[in-house]
Amino acid sequence: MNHKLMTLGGLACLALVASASGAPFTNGSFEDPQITTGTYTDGVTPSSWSKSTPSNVLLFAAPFDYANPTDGVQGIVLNSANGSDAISQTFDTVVGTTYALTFDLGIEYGAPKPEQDQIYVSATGTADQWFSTPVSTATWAYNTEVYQFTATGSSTVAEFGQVGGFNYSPVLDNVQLTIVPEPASLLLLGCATVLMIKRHRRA
Ligand SMILES: [Ca+2]
Repeated sequence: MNHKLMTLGGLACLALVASASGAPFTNGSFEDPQITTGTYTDGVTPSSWSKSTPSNVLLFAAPFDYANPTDGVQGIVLNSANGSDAISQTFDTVVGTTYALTFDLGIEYGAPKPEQDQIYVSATGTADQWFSTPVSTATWAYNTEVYQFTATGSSTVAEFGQVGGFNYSPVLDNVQLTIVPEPASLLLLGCATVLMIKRHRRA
C-alpha cells in the first residue's frame, strides 16, 4: 500500500470514528428551557424533544412536591392521568452501530399505597422494552435503566411513554446516549493499526 492510499485510509478511519461518536442527542436531563423554580407545566416542551398529542407530560423544577430530579434541577413526569403520554427525540445515528440509552426512572412521591408503574422505551427498528419504576416509598426512589438498540438509519427516533392505569405517575430524568463499546473499539483498533503501519513505513 502506498503512502497516499494509507493516508486516505487513515482519513477515512478518522471520519468514521468522528461520525460514530457524534450523535447530537441533547437535553436528556430536561434542563432546557429553564422554568420557574418550584413549578410544573404541561405547556412547555423540553428543547429537542417532541410530545405526543394530546399530552400531559409535565416538566417540573425542584423543589416539587411530587417528584425529584436525579440530575440538575428539572425532570419530567409522564402523567398517567391523561391515559397515554409519550416524549420522543430524533437524533443522528450510524447504521449498524449499537447504542445505549441510560435513564433514571422513578415514581411520583406521595402514593398512598405501594404502587409500581411501567414505561416503554422504543427506538426506530428495535422492539419496545418495558421498565418498572421502583415501588413507591417515602423517599425519592429511582432505578437507573439501560435500553439498547442498533441503528437502522442515519437518524433514530427514541420514545419514552406510558399507557395509563396508574394512580401515580412515572418520573424520568438523566437520559444519556452512548455508543456500546465493541464496534467503536474495534474501529479505533483498526485505525490505530493503519496509522502505526503508516508511521513504521515512514521511519
Ligand atoms: Ca434533570
